Amino acid sequence: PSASELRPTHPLALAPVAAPPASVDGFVRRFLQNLNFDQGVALSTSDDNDRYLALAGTVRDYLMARWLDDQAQQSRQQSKTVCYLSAEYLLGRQLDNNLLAARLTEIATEALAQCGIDIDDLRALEIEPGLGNGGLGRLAACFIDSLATMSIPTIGYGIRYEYGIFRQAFADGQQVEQPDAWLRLGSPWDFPHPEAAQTISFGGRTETYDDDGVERTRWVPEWNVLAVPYNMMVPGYHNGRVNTLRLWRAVATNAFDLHTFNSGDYVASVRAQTFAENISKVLYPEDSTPQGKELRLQQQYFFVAASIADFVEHVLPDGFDLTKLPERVIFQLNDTHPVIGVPELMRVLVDEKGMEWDAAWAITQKCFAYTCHTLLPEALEVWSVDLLGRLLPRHLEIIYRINDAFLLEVRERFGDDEMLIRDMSIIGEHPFRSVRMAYLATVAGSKVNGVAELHSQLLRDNVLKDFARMWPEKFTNVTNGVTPRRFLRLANPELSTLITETLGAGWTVDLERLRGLEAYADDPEFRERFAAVKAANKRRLSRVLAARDGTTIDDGHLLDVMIKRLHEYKRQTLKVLHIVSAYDEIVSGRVPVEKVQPRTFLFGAKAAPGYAMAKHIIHLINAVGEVVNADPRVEGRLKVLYPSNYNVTLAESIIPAADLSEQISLAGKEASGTGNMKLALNGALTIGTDDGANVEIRQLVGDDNFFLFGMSEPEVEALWAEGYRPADFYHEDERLRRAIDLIAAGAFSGGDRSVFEPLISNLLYDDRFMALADFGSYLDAQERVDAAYADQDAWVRSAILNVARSGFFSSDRAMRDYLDRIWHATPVH
Ligand code: C3B
Repeated sequence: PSASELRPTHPLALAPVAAPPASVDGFVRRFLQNLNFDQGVALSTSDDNDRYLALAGTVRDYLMARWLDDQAQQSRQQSKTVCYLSAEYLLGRQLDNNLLAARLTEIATEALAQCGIDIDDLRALEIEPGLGNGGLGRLAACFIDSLATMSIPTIGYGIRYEYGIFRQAFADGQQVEQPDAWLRLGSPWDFPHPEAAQTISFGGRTETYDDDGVERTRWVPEWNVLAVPYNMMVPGYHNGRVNTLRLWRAVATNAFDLHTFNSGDYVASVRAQTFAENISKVLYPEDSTPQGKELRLQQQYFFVAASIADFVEHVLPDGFDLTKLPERVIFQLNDTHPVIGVPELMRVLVDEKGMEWDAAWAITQKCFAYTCHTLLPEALEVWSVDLLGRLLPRHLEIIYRINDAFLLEVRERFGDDEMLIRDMSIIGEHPFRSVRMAYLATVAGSKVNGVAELHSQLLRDNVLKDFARMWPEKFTNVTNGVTPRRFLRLANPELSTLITETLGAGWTVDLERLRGLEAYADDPEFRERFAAVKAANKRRLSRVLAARDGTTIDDGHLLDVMIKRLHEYKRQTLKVLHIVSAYDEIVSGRVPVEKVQPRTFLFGAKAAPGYAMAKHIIHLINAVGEVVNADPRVEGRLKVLYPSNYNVTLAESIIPAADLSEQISLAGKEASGTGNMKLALNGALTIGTDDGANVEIRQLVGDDNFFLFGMSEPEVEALWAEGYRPADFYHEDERLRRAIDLIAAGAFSGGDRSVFEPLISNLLYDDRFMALADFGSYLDAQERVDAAYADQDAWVRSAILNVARSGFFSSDRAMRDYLDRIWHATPVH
């Protein structure tokens, strides 16, 4: 018989796979087996990395049966699947999350102890997969966690970057970037599937041909690359479910460039092929400021085309009636990065499946939905027509045709208003001919959502207002959320224990239950325990910082944290001006040092490598920190910490320890924020503007438990309209003037006035994000913070209420909103 006619007859080959027994013995046995057979070492000669890999493999083995089972079930049931298309997944470490999901933490700890291994030593080895920049990538990771926990059939699709977000180091206070070789020591959490590879094409031209009397178009590409899927497990929390995250890696095809090959240059021909592997080499480190680079468009098309082909060819059964596609899938576009998927699905349906344009368009419009994550005009992606046409000629034609039909619709609806046509066209003309990806997504998507109430409102009123007028029902809001498993249960075990002892265990999957804590906010014993947890978390963070940087947090300090990407709109500069002002007040003798509430200011932030102003700000923070931390006049009162390489792992130590959460963006600029949610959920009070999800946090936790300051979005608009002159604020506010003068005079640069000159003149003469206008209000709010912190009982009460009222910000709730408002998929148990 041929191999394909062979059928398994052995009973073991017919039985479903079984997980190892969920016991310490079972775990030990499998762990040693993996150490011996996978790592090829004996326990006695193994090093920590071998042990970590064997441990990860063991956890994986426990999840494997469920994973295979869920995949089989999904393919049997063919129920509607959420395909989350995202160029970024900022996953964070896997080991603890997967142990927790599979209820293996205690068993594994004990099993390793019996092998003479401290599991903490192995935990520390894991290099987190940093396949994202910041909020958007971390949001995707929270969403897939929630979807698995809610038993929603989901495939997360993305790119397996060989190098994730760069490692940040500081040299003389300035950021230097180092490559993030996260795969170097092995990748125990994913499985390559070369048998399911897709060939992805680029370049070339299009041609028309006669197909039985019908004229059709086809793409004749110039070069190909293989997309090899790597599957990662996405376990639900305590529900036995394991979904899949499928990340694509670019691999050279075997097809030689015949021209070079025939000319006898074998080596050149192989080199030309392997060049294509660059596509998945590195994550672009620009957070919300796309650079329009060709490689980035290659990345986007690469992963989206592979994902659509994967779904159509491998997930759907043979012979599936594609007119029913919208009943089987929703492709959620995580920002504009995957929007090239729209013309790709059209190309597949029309060119490859022979469907009529109108039928294909009707299907496509139902299969996509678009989430917008920004309001900054410079963050809305556009691709030059030149570039797009060169790389994806057929897609450009399709985009033109979509646009033609769309503009006809606009004319029918609003008349021949040429100005409006120009404004709404998917093709922009200035400063160069380009495709506006956000518009394409809006035209094609069944729904368009913003990520917080205010943001969605501003999308409707400003950024996409003409589209909202045309299709009001298309626009909706889903306020972001964060997973309580990683950001409370895992990151803050002591608070989790306190909550579970107080309310029972259900809160991890039903976060609104935290409301039950309100009743304890006035209970002295509960308050005391809550405060003790916060203090313990600060000491734990202090130990983490001591081990990595040799810095510490002193007891009794208010821990004031600002952790997020470095960006002018987020206004780290405003924070620095506050620190410099507080320092100046003491050293100039205007405020007696003993009256000052001791504070540690903690920053965590990476800057895009090419973003000069952001790098000046990093330098300034470090320079101020160096002076403040060394000045005996403020010792014990003010301290500035800026640990390098802020990432998910570090966030998990910082967030539970924080007292004050800095959310100080200029109103109307931060789409949502998610760090703000994580910090409130862990009992930090927010000092913030009425921006993004801060608005909803304040509404929920109450004005008494939130320090609001600064202009509202309409006030910002009004000040712009009136003509903003930052120097006026400098002249009018003495505290501001003194702080700026101190920096300008070189107090933090060894007397060198030139070092921060660009930053200072930017503030005084440009200040796009109006830091100076909000400075006075910010300092007043900080005084309210100090006063509030002095009454510890009241502060702890507010902190408890922040936790109790943050249940809304669970990503489980966000997923329910997406399911109800956009996806209409249901759980499959
Ligand atoms: C971010 C936004 O800046 C945040 O306000 C928002 O909370 C998150 O997305 C998640 O919605 N964002 C990002 O990280 N990268 C972009 N390119 C655009 C927005």
